[in-house]
Amino acid sequence: MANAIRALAMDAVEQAKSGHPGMPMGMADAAAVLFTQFLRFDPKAPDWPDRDRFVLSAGHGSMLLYALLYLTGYAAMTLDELKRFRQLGSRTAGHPERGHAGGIETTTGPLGQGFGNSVGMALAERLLAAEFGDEIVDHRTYVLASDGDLMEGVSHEAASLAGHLGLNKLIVLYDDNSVSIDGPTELAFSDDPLLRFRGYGWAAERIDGHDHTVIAEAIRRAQKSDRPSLIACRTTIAFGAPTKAGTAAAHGAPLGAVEIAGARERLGWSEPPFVVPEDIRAEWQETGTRGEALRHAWEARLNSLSAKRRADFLRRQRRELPAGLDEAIIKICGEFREKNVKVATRQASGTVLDTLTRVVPELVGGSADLTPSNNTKAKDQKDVCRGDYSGRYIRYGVREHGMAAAMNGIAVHGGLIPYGGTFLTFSDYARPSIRLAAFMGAGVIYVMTHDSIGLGEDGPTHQPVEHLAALRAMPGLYVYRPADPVETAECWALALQRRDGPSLLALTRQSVPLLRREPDFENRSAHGAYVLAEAEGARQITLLATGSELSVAMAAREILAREGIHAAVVSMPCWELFEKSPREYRDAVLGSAPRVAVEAAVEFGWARWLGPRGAFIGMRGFGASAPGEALFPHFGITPEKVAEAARSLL
Ligand SMILES: Cc1ncc(C[n+]2csc(CCOP(=O)(O)OP(=O)(O)O)c2C)c(N)n1
Repeated sequence: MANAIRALAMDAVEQAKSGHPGMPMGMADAAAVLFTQFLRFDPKAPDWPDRDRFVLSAGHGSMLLYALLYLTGYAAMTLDELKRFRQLGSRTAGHPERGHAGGIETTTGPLGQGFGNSVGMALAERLLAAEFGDEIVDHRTYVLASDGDLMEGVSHEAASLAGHLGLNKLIVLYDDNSVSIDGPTELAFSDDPLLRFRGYGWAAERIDGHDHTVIAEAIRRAQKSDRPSLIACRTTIAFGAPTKAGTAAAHGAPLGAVEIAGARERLGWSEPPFVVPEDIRAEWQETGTRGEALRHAWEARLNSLSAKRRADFLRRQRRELPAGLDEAIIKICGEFREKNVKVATRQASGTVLDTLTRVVPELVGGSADLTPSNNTKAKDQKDVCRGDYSGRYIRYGVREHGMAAAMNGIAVHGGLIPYGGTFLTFSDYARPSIRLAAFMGAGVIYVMTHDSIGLGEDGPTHQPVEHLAALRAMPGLYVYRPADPVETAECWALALQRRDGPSLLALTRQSVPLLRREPDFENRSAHGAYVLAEAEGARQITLLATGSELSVAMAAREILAREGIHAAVVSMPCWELFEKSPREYRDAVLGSAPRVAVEAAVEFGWARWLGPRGAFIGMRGFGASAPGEALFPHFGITPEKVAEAARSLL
């Protein structure tokens, strides 16, 4: 059965003239043991919520996963798809892409990410089990990771977090083959992963990764462990290939006809390309049917829940929000207006969360050790601890990348909505995972505070300047920069409503005035941009602003009004949503008058909104260490400068 994986991997890579045969051939034994004896899955219901998760973190070995899905009978993974490996429009992309076929739990390829996701999945399992009971939620997360996965920094953060939280249902099969692209791993890697993982609080052992009995015994031990487990499987890359086995030459290139013929002979595999003998095929298919009875038993248990709990569980699986969100947002905005609050948007966000976490029970918060700064912990939230997973707040520690990767795992696991905080400038530390959330459409929410020079004294190391531009450049990520408490609440509602992609809230450290005072509530941020204050008279100038600079634009409008110049102010909390608004709406908002944009960040990207006759007031380089109030005038981000730029355009 393992040889079926090897043959399909060799054949598909050969046919595509590209791909990675080595890892699937090396880990075929471990994968076969896992899928035939342990993994609980049902190809007929790939989304069965209580299935075990299998994460191919070493995504370059995608043919291993595709072969397994084909052999076990996932309808979407046909033989034809294997034959179209890596071709345009096929489900068999170069690296596994979530959504291409059932059984692909997460998008992998950038090494370390799948590993990080798996920690989030294993954590999500514990959180949901604490809420709905072991009868309904009781599954394991299995990972196949390579040397590259373990070398990547994110695996260190993720493994450390998993050990700390005692995620004992997480089992990693490590392809300990001592080969990477450059050659033997000893060129660059002399860690002792066993010692390292034990240091994190994991169980770790090394086994012969080609001995099926030994592999099964190790997995059985791991299943009983009170801590996460690393099973280092000593394997030979491209096991079976006569001259390339054990060498880097087998990592990422077709083996070639001669080598493949030799491998077939050694493995005792006489079938032509893409043919699996009937008896072996039948055994694999049998493996794929085992889970159906387990699923039915689970469905019966689900049906024995009270109607309310069952409905809640299923609603969350469908990624639908509970009733009451809109009313809650309207109420919060009403209170902000009544009190005329002048607070930082991070603080407004904290107030919003105090309510939202009650209305939306699937919200799971956290921060990378900046909880008091990010205002991410709601009043009612309790910490998640090792052994007690009933809390809904995760202390991610100073692990931004690990946090973002875990949040992807929580989001794709289903049943929970993760949000997590850090400073906006450290979005760089999380960026590879943010990119994958955007790419695979994971509904993660980032709460990134201290969003400009306005943070002040911590200085230029902490003051983001290019981050908004860099994040807005990422396809699929919605970047929100609310200007006041009301916009903050609106942006939170929009981020929650977006269940098929990530949202990032960029929030201020410093206080901002309440600018949205109209008595009737409409979520105006939903348009992405809107006219906050129309010109009094025919519009001569349009001032565009986001976040804390919206009040700068409003003050500039006053200055200009005193001089008889009619300026409108447009708030632009979310460029991505504005782009999606109808053209007529956008044209009406932007108007035909010259435009001045003000944002305490670099200009990059603003050209699209400024039009041919526009000016930009913002940052031209890094910030400086000083109180925030001193920095805005120092860098020329003032109402006077905005008014001056406007005058120069008339
Ligand atoms: C973040 C990241 N960096 C680099 C790569 C390119 N890459 C793909 S596989 C690999 C390393 C291969 O070694 P190993 O992980 O041991 O896999 P094996 O050769 O055993 O299949 C590298 C550097 C990548 N996929 N992701």
